[in-house]
Amino acid sequence: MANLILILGDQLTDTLSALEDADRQRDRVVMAEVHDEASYTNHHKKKLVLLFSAMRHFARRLEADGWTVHYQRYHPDNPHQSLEAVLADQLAATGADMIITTECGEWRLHEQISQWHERLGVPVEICPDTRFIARKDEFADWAKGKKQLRMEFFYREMRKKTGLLMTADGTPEGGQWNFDADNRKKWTGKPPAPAPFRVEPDEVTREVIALVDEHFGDHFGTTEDFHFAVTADDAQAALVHFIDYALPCFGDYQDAISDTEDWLFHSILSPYINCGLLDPLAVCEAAAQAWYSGRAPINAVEGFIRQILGWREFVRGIYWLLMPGYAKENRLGNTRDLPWFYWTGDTRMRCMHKAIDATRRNAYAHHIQRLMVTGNFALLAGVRPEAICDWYLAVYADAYDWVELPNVLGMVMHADGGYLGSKPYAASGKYIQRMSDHCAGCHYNVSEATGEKACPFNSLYWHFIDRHRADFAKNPRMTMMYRNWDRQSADKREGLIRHAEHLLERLEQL
Ligand code: FAD
Ligand code: DLZ
Repeated sequence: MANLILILGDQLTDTLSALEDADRQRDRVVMAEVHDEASYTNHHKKKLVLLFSAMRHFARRLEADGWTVHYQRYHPDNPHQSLEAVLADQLAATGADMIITTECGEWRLHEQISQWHERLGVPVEICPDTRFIARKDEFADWAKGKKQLRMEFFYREMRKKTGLLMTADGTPEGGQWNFDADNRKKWTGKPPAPAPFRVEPDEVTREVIALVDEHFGDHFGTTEDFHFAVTADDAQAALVHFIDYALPCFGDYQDAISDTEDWLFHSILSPYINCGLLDPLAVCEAAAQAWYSGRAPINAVEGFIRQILGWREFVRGIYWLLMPGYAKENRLGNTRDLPWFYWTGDTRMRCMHKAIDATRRNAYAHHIQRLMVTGNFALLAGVRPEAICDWYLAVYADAYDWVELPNVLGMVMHADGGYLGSKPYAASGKYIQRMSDHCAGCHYNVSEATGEKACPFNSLYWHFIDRHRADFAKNPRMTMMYRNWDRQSADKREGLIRHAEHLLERLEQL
């Protein structure tokens, strides 16, 4: 009885559950670059290069390990442009009588796969994705009966489960679960940020770059200066580079934003973790080891581990708990379209221009740019969650629905009514001024709230606060904002609202 083992573009892990019980003499691995997956969103060109090249390298490695691999390279004229069509063709060609795959990461594809046994007429075995630390049912059990979910408490459970940064007597290393209060420094150029890890494109990657330039020219971004790792070995080298050069300062400057440095002290590992080239638990263990051996301080290591063990696992749990309804949530009733400058970077708001331009060049922006710049602006401007989610899904090399959607719809847009986050991350220009050096070179003046030169974030912030009084005034974490707003004179409030409305009418011109 021969099986087809389907491996998806974000399942490039040699210990993948679908391979576990497979027989390399009998079974055939199927991997395919298909139009349906490459085009369900306007994927950044660098994400396409990363995935196609990493898929090709992975297929080669499987073949070298003795597997038979059917690998379809992308071509617009291929007769089979969906995974289902490729599998149908392979079933006919091989007479295989079963498909085995590991559960996929997106609801969209999950729905299709659940119909394959009927549509293709063979059983489809879906193995659990063991590359996450929490199982889906484990998360659902933890979430049961809770009105709101808080990452911090889930994170502590994960610390206990894995023993990461835990002492032998079950208490957190360093005496605290969380060192976030130490992690809010502004970066003023010192210590210098390390150069990001880079791999020069090999022949396979160069071929893929040419393919993407030829056939995906209308997709967002550029293939220029592609330097991501595309193999597990190189992704491992990227991890070592991060631990040696960036991790020691990761905590201190975790929330910083720079006008000149795209990557600061971030790890740039999400593209690799999310497509399977790095194992999240192994990444956390390597970081913990750096603390035990005195190579990085606890605030950095704990802060980094929390992002993966806490946030990454938490958002994945929420996604599978609440889909498909979650994607339709819009509790703040937003109706505005996404301003076009999200695609061009063509805006005089320097922070927005810088974040979007880095995104266009790198298929990367760090967390605070995503949350407090492009995300914050969409929240303040009242952009439809679906529109801003589509943008985030398209523009980053690490973007997959399971991780993008809760981050954007829940964390940034508060469109789930606060299920994921206790308060919206709305902020005026003052926050961006405090955490970055953008404002000094901006067309707008961060100290002004009304007038043609006023920083748009300022009046839009107060407009947001004012228009959502019914949603937030009773939130204990927001009372201070309402008190500050109500303390201002009626004239001042009216002026701010009028100015914000003027801006909202001409967002495209900002
Ligand atoms: P680092 O800052 O070095 O953090 C280390 C690791 O922690 C990351 O590699 C990532 O695996 C994990 N991590 C950190 N924060 C989060 C988080 N909030 N959710 C999940 N994992 C996290 N992350 C994605 O992987 N894909 C996305 O599509 C994505 N979209 C986002 C959209 C918005 C609006 C926001 C606010 C955050 C989003 N994130 C997403 C989370 C986070 O911004 C990225 O994981 C991070 O910027 C990746 O860069 P890094 O590897 O240098 O991360
Ligand atoms: C993201 C992506 C892209 C761009 N292309 C492919 C592809 O051609 N073939 C494939 O198997 N997977 C691809 N992927 C990853 C899938 O879209 C991903 O597996 C699902 O979205 C589930 O997370």
